[in-house]
Amino acid sequence: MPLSVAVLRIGHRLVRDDRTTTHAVLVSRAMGSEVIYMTDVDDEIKKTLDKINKRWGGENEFRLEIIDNWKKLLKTWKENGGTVVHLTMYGAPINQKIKEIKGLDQRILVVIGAEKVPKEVYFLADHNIAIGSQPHSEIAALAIFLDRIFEGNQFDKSFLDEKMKIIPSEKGKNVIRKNQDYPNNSNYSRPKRNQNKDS
Ligand SMILES: C[S@@+](CCC(N)C(=O)[O-])C[C@H]1O[C@@H](n2cnc3c(N)ncnc32)[C@H](O)[C@@H]1O
Repeated sequence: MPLSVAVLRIGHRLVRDDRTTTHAVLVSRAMGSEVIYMTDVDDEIKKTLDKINKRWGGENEFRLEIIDNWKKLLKTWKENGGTVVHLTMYGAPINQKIKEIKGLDQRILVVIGAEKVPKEVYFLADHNIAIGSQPHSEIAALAIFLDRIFEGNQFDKSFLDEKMKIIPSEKGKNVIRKNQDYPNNSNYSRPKRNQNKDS
């Protein structure tokens, strides 16, 4: 079975701005996961992702699902044979466990918390994994975990149906735009504007 990874982010800190939540979504999308499930999130985040997917591609390859019941998701995931990996600074070191995790089931649900997660998560998870035993950020933890799982290959993936595409360049920004005038999708033209926009 090909490796497939989903992310579940539990909670949303009202005192934080929505940027953190958006970053969890964008890191999941850019680093190879197929879906992020979130609780307590408003629809604005979905709109932001829609815009990104429309411009940079991936409308049918990455999605955000807002859910009410994370416990049900965890249980169903496991009943269907998937593996649940919870990222926490209290867990077992990633360096010791990554081989084992990669060798197990290829459907992985990665759980991260916006804040302290309920105790139950530790027991429901198949693995509690630490990305170092110091507190930092769920977004950093997620990025490192995905990179370890995909071994950097996630960066070779390109999304379908993008309007804009970055041509990697050591100097300056090189962005090309799919030209609707050409039926052949491999034809691009350079946009007149937007050269300075990041997203
Ligand atoms: C504000 S932190 C809470 C720190 C924490 N009490 C914990 O269990 O890792 C929010 C989330 O960041 C992630 N996180 C923070 N530091 C981590 C670490 N060293 N390893 C793995 N995940 C971490 C966890 O998913 C955690 O739920």
